[in-house]
Amino acid sequence: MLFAVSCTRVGPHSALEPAGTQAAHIDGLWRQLLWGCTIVYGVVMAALVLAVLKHNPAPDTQDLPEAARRRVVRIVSIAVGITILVLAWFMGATLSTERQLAQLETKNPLTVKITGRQWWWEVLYEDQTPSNQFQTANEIHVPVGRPVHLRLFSADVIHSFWVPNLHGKRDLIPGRENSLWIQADRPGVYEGQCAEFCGMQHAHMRIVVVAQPEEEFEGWLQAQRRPAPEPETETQVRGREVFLANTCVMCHTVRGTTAGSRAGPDLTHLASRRTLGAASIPNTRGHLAGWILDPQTIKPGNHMPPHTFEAEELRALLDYLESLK
Ligand code: HEC
Ligand SMILES: [Cu+2]
Repeated sequence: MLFAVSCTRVGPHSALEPAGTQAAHIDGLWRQLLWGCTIVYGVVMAALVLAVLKHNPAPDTQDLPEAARRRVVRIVSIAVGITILVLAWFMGATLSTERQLAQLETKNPLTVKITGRQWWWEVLYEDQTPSNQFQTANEIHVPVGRPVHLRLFSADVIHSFWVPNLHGKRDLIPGRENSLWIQADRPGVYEGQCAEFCGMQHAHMRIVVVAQPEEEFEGWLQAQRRPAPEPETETQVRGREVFLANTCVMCHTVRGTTAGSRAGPDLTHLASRRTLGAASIPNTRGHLAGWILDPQTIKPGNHMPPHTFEAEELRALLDYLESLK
């Protein structure tokens, strides 16, 4: 059962299908190294086969006639020369990739602060105007074609941010700020994964990156900035009562209500997200119910306790949470 619910595929997850400028540079370097090494391997193997076939129990080089000795020295020199050239090529390619990777910075980027936590990602969209800032979790949206500056922090242990389609890995280290620049060049939903073992639920610490055309992204941004929508139906109103009267408020925020704790993900626009529990399960009504009642079965050891509810309370709570678009 556990495994049936614990695998959620939301998008491609491969460094060999670059969807962004940075990933394309890394992919280019990888291909050069792959083909370079393949050719070198092929040549070495061919030389080996040739040597075996032409095996000739020759006497010690010292005893070779002068002409043959010169030939051996020439061949070895050429081989050393080629080796140096290949290594220089690899070093040049690596340095130039590093340079290209550092060139994304712009004066006025979109800045997103990401804090790694056991075992989810806290996300803060920064803005000059404090009232435009907002928090969300486990899913970041970025505009296609625009550089995004990720400021990386950790609240507990070392994590590592890795969305292979967009860039390489970067660690999130307690007490320190790291930064990563990404740019998505085509729209899509890209999956990422914590890439530094960070405890029991490390494997269930995924992140989703949604790259959208600029206009769509602006729409998303505006919607996320707003406080939670007011409940519209009677059961939604009841659901909010259940939520606010329960332990949920000790750990979660729903902007526009009295719930303002930060121990767990911000739930203000929960229903707009694709997944739950750092992309462990899809965000559907059934999975949401399962998560609230028994998060420990889905993600053993995570920091949300199980809950019990009357059927009526649970239905109302789900209606309310599903209205948080
Ligand atoms: C002791 C703190 C705590 C309490 C109490 C708590 N939660 Fe959580 N909740 C968390 C943490 C921590 C996570 C993230 C777990 C993870 O993914 O590792 C979480 C995750 C969630 C998520 C998934 C959010 C997402 O985007 O992935 C939902 C939904 C949720 N909680 C709802 C509730 C509701 C409803 C209640 C009350 C019935 C509640 N929580 C009570 C700490 C808590
Ligand atoms: Cu982690």
